[in-house]
Amino acid sequence: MLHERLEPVYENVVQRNRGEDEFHQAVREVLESIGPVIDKHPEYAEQKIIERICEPERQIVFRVPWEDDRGEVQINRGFRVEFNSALGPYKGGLRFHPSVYQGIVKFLGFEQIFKNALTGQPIGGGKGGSDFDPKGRSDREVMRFCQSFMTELHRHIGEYTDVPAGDIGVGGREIGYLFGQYKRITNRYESGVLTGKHLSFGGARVRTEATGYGCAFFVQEMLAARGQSFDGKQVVVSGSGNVAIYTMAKVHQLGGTVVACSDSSGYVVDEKGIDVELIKQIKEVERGRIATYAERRPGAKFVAQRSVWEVPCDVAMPSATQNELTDADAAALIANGCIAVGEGANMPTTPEAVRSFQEAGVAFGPGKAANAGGVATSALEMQQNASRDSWSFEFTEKRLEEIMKDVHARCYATAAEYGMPGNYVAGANIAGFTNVADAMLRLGLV
Ligand code: NDP
Ligand code: 2IT
Repeated sequence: MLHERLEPVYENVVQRNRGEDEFHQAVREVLESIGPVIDKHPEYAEQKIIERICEPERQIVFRVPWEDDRGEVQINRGFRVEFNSALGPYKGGLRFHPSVYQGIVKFLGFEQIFKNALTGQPIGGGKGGSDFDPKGRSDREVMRFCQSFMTELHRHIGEYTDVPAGDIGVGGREIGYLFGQYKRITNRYESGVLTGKHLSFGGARVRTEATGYGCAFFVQEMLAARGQSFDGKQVVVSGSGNVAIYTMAKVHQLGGTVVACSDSSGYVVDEKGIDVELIKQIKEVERGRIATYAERRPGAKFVAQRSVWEVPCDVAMPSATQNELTDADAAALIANGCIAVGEGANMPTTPEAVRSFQEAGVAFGPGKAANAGGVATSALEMQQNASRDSWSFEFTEKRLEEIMKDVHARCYATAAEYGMPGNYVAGANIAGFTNVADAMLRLGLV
């Protein structure tokens, strides 16, 4: 239910951004949480802070022409949505996936505002990407695409303006090609313009691992708040990309056992515990399919085209993509005794499924909070770049763990303060929103 003052705001967002379903979904979720905030702080409504937050400060859409290995011309569409810079330069990843369109980039950019605010670091919110499909493309094709993408993007970004990073389909390889082209065009060695860089040109230790590690730390905190731990828990992780891999690695270090993971073709079950090194070899080195895991690992089984959420577990960590965990999946997880869900991906759980988890008393950590470790460590990379410094793995991981504990504590305390104890969705949305809203009030009508 929406507060009566927020109903017209939401209707207006739907009217002004037609067909952008994921964006509507992300806005609705935040508006559903902040009703009590509007009652407490009428100045936010009077100054139209909510309307302003829902309207990106700037949106860039551009043509990305490039030539494939056969010499054929290809045209993709590039996006960068610079959503909110109240707290710092726009900050958020780039996604390369055929499903990318304005509605996806805007939902991601919108969520990024509140996530970034929750980290307590000086970063605004933005997101970008392209409908380019890296699957099956050669290394040279990916490089030419990245160079063409940056040939336009470079004029919109900068260390103090907008700082992109990775997301689906964009990892260390792509960030390298993007930074190479940025450096060439601008004639500036401006390390702080991108994060997720290789260590040899200004990257930060732990950034590669940060989202997955951070998500495991967040779930550990949720479990601790209920007097539990990962020890002896069976865990299911969806996806097998960057976030999934480092989630699995940290869950194992914390005493849990990941028994299944997936990609868009199906899932693998391995009761002995997923061999993360083998997943890394198949996914990061060979850029192969998850089915290969079952071929190489005795006792493991591949199940094609079914939902990984049918595998029984104590803890579910969706780490692939939006709306991948439906209400039917939630019902199966609850029936199988699942006690906690931590979203490594952005908005992977449908609104109906979120409600089901909350009604069943499952601890539910929304992506804005649970996956904030990635962007938080990006901010640490910016900090190291600004001071031309380079921190050790141990020191950086400790900082990440402290940040995730803080994010958890902030969500927990805010939910309790607003009379919704244990509701991390409300806690994350309210805490993130009030940070940004207060800064916007002080910055005047800009
Ligand atoms: P990767 O590209 O490394 O991996 C994505 C994984 O998700 C792959 O296993 C992929 O399978 C699967 N996947 C992607 N799209 C779909 C789809 N439409 N249907 C089914 N499976 C799909 O991306 P990341 O690990 O970086 O990102 C995963 C999620 O985490 C995203 O929601 C992202 O926004 C979020 N995130 C990422 C952060 C980061 O630092 N990278 C930070 C915070 C959140 P396949 O290979 O078959 O496509
Ligand atoms: O969704 C996310 O937070 C990211 N993809 C990471 C963004 C970043 O700037 O590190």
